[in-house]
Amino acid sequence: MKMIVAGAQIGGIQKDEPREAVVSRMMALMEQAHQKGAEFVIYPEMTLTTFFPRFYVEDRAAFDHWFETQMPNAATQPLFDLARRLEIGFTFGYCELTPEGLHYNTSITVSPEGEIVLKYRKTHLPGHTEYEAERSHQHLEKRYFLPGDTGFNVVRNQGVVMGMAICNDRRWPEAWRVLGLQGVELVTIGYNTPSQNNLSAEEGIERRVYHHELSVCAGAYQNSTYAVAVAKCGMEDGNHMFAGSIIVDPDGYVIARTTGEGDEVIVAECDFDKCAFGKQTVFNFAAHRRTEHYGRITAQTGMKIEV
Ligand code: CDT
Repeated sequence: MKMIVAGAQIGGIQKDEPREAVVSRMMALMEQAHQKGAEFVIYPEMTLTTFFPRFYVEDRAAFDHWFETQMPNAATQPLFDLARRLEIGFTFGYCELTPEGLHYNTSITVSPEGEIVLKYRKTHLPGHTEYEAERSHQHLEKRYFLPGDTGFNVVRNQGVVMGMAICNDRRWPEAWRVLGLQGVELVTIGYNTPSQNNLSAEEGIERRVYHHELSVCAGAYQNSTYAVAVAKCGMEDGNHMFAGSIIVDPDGYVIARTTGEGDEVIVAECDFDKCAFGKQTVFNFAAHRRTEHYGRITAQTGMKIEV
């Protein structure tokens, strides 16, 4: 089973950029992906807005305008319509405000028929809740979002077992393994990773990009799955986020990568039958996993030094 998939990297979205302008950019990328033969398109985390968790606001409700209360909605419907016309499936991230008033960092997978076939709410929220004066850059995801309540699920879409993770999730092997245990063949990941937001002056952009790529390649290899990680990147509101969008095969090799920091499409033909080899050999979970020794993974959150 072969399919061409596309990563649709998006350059910076400024604070005052309306959703409609972003959706137009997404549609232009979808057209390009279609011209390259793609049948499934992956967009970044929080595709529709600037990465607002870099800003502190005391009354968090003042930021509700960054959230979507419906999906699709008037702004995004043209994207859904285009995808249906081109018979393309897609996934993108947005900020979700539920009817119950709950805020999530969310991603959806949409079939070529325009149906939302899977929703995922980000599990691992990085950063902090309160303004931290000693930081040069704030990263307030914990202030604006709840940890996701969906867990990591998969769906068979267009004949492929697909699952989603969002940005920081890609650094956590637990997320990959939960998807791997469900036979995932394509993990899609959108991200917004600031080039600088850490207190450590030693951590430069090169090291950050390396850790990103290492995480995605390792996750793909160790679960014998394709993975596509797509950035929103470049300059946003005077802040830089790195690019580095990649398509990775089940051996952990990068088979396509972006070259710039703006709107850009990458494609690769994925032969999903190649996922079977690793799943039947070195990562044959049924044959080789030893769950009797993994209890700490779920019983314990933080590190405990007991010696
Ligand atoms: N959006 C997001 O999750 N970004 C984080 C930044 C972490 S800073 C250490 C990421 O993991 O890329």
